[in-house]
Amino acid sequence: MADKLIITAALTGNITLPMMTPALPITPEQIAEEAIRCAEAGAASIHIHARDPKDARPSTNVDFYREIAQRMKARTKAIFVPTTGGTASMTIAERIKVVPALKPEMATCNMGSINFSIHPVAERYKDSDQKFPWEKEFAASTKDFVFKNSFADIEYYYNTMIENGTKPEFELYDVGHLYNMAWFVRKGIIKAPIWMQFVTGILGGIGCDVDSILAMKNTADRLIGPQNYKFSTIGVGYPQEFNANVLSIILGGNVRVGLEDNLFINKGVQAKGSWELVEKMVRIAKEMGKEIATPDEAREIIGLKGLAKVGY
Ligand code: KMH
Ligand code: ZN
Repeated sequence: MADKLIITAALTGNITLPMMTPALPITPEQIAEEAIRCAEAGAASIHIHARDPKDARPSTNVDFYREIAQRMKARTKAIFVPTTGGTASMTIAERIKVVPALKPEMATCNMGSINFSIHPVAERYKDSDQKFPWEKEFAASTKDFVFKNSFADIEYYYNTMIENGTKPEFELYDVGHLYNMAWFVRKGIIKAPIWMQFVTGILGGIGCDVDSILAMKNTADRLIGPQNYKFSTIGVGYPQEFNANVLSIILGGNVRVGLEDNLFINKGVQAKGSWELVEKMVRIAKEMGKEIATPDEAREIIGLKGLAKVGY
């Protein structure tokens, strides 16, 4: 079972803007429906960013997250994994409040600070392309955005998660973040078994290319020890999403697809939804001889407390 492939679907993010694709789910109901469809297609884990239904802006409102989580729980066993990433305007405390409120099985824990930018997007779209008036301004503002995750922040996030029985899904955007993680492991704060994601291809982070992904894997093996962690890889953009995931499988890792990271199912053809990206990933993985993990198998592989112990 440990060899089975865990597929994560990342449905919305907050750097995918409504003007970029008509397929982006916005309301809690739409996000939950998309999650269920991705689970039916083969995703064991669903990474969630909520949005305010009134204007589609990224939101930390716990009520939106609760509604998504409850709708999912009623119809699927797929793992609900809320973000703690937030946006530039959100405080650290605001970003994590979903964890004590809902006590999810898993939530993201970002392992270091980086520039995190989509400002070139603002130049690619006309004002009239916008579905909501804030979109281009939001994209442009990320030119000055430092995604802050200091040692103090990471410790606070990690401890809050452990207190609530929530497993951190560590997000690492560059090799230096593995050194941050190794420091926490050496100090006995972060303990194995570790579940981490190599996030490649963000403007501000490590690139999505073979050398960079190998650098992440080799550094993780050297600093953390291959026996202490399991991983998944994210490649931002098309065809990077699928290329990164193929390499991840070859290296013994897992995969993530979805509109948070990539909008295209084929060159120049937008995906109809994250579920279509999951379906493609399943086809590729099966051709590579992989079996797909069910949500309960993923729970066992990652080491999660189970749906009976969540707070929603
Ligand atoms: N909000 C982005 C800056 C996460 O989900 O934890 C980073 C992000 C990571 O989306
Ligand atoms: Zn995210």
